[in-house]
Amino acid sequence: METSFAVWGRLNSHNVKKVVWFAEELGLDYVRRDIGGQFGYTEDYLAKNPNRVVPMIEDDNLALWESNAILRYMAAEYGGERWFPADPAQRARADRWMDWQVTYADAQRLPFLSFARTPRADWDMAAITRDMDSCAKQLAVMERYLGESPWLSGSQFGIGDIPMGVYAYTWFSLPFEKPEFPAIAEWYARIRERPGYARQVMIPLT
Ligand SMILES: N[C@@H](CCC(=O)N[C@@H](CS)C(=O)NCC(=O)O)C(=O)O
Repeated sequence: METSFAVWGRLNSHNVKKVVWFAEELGLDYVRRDIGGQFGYTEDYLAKNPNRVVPMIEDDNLALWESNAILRYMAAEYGGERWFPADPAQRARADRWMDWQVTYADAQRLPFLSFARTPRADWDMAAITRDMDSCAKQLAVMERYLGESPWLSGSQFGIGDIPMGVYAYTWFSLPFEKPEFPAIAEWYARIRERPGYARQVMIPLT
């Protein structure tokens, strides 16, 4: 029987990577369909997601966009207590890092787009350095947190680690000067051991 869970979006998107990585963590039977970026969009897709961005999931009659909302839905629908704890405080501690990532992503955007999608001759090094500094200032907060907690989600890996897990791969791959963050590096090393992450996130940045 064909699976009813579809992830729409090109895999070189940070936000699509979150969803397919988590689908693998859950052991979900899913299909991914390329759309967005170099693949363009269809009228049918835009009718369901008029934002003209990826990802979107379809699960039975549900069409859902916004990657972090998708992660929460998947955790609640398929994850049980392990991935979607009943205790609101426990959930919220992880949840905040998902919202935190949205602000962080703005700072990492130009360094990423420069490295992955812009000819080197056109790099604006002053702007890249400014934004790398902004990333580092934000990551210093995460560094302090991970000095006291093994995971952003608390005592075990959870959906709170997924958004920044994806952005960490890019951060560590960028060839620009950056400070050392030992606790983040240690967390990142543990994340890299997760098979779904290695398969879906650790791919060439394009
Ligand atoms: N807040 C949205 C952002 C979605 C977004 O900006 N996606 C980018 C890729 S990471 C995109 O679709 N860009 C345009 C395109 O690929 O056509 C989410 O988290 O899902």
